[in-house]
Amino acid sequence: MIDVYAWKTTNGLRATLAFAECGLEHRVIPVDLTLKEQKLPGYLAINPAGQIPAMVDRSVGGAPYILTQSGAIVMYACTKARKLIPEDQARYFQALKWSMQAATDIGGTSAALQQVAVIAPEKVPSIIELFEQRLVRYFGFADQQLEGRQFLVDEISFADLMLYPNYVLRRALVDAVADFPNLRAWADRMAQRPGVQFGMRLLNP
Ligand SMILES: N[C@@H](CCC(=O)N[C@@H](CS)C(=O)NCC(=O)O)C(=O)O
Repeated sequence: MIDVYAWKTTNGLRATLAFAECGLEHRVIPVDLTLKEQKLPGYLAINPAGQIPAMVDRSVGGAPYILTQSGAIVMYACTKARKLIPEDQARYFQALKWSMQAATDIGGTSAALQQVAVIAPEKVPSIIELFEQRLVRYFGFADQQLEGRQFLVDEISFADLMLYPNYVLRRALVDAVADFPNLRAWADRMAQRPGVQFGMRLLNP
């Protein structure tokens, strides 16, 4: 059995999405960030960083295999299931590129924008605008890539799993200033997949 420790956040949902889409037997263990459960000693023994997601695979024989970092967990699930990894090497590296874009450019910028535009009690318009413009640019690249394509690298891949929770949870931050029709259509396609629906159940019970 594989335990997936997660919460309904961008990084947490990447992990739950990957196990669900890959059809691997697993159990999702919610770690409620609002209750600071990620800082409890039992969880710190799994991830000393005190962050979700994390996974523990007890099906490998020997000591349980622990892994953290959403991107690594997505790749673990896809590799173990042999799914969502493009066989063609050029396409594989494109998928890796879009995954990195989701994990770094979009992940980092959208988290920063959430902080300055929503969470921070004092709003500084110039800083909000800075991160807003960056996020619009980064979502814009993905939107352009999806022009005429069903998925980021044509076939569905781990790259789509990396981006999907970030787009779903963060698009509202830039809805007022930009429209991404290709991303919207892609997200609708993704949302119709049973694996995606199951993987997003922490957010949509
Ligand atoms: N780079 C890490 C980031 C993990 C992360 O930032 N997790 C957040 C939730 S999305 C968290 O656990 N925050 C609570 C905390 O830091 O105390 C990953 O991709 O897994």
